[in-house]
Amino acid sequence: MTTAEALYALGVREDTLSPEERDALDRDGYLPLPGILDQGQVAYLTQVLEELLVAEGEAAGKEVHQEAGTARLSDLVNKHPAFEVCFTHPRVLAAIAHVLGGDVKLSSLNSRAALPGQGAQALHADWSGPVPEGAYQVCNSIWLLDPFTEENGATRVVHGSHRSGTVPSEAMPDPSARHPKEVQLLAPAGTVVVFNSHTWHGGTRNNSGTPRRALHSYFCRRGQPQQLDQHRYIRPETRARLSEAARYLLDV
Ligand SMILES: O=C(O)CCC(=O)C(=O)O
Repeated sequence: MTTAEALYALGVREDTLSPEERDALDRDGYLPLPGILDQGQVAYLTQVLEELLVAEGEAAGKEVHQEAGTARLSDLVNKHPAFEVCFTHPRVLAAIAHVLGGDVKLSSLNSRAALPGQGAQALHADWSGPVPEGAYQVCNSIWLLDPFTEENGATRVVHGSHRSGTVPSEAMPDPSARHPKEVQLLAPAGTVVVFNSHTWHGGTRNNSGTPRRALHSYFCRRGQPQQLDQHRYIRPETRARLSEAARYLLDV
């Protein structure tokens, strides 16, 4: 199977994204896709995550990353079938494939909740240095399980910064500071925002009284190492329920 065949089998077509959506992703470095999840799916995924957080306790997130002030979980590919939508949805895959030139595999599937009073991150790109326009190696999607508001720690992104030829750690005296071109991703739960991971971004402080929950379905080019080695972690029952195309995107 080729990547093009896998994407086609999962429903990705030439017109899955409109020309305007592709242009916005190229220009801005991010694209909100409204209504990818309905409210029932949001509620169910949220409940599954809450149960996993209780079950995993102190170990939660350890396969990839633990971060003070947040509740994180990792390796969600193997933790519940409900997360399969995060690496098989055609609109999301079309946007990821657009950024990565059709050269796509899953890097990791994690969740991150910014806890009340916490969650601020420095601006960063998910790549160590700048890359030439079009030579992008990584692309993320953030799946909103709560509405993202000005108060509750919505992700900030710096408009067009994937084309700046530099990264925050080089260009900013203090990447934790506000950037004049930053915008917060404000959208209802069920929205997925695909963002070119070379676009400068970061979590903001959650000033509300409840956690701000989201999933991160992160992709890379097939020649890059995955953030979580899916081949090492894949469980027999996961492998058995996934389609050939989904297994191909995991590279297992
Ligand atoms: O969850 C967010 O708002 C962004 C998280 C992020 O960029 C990261 O953890 O690297």
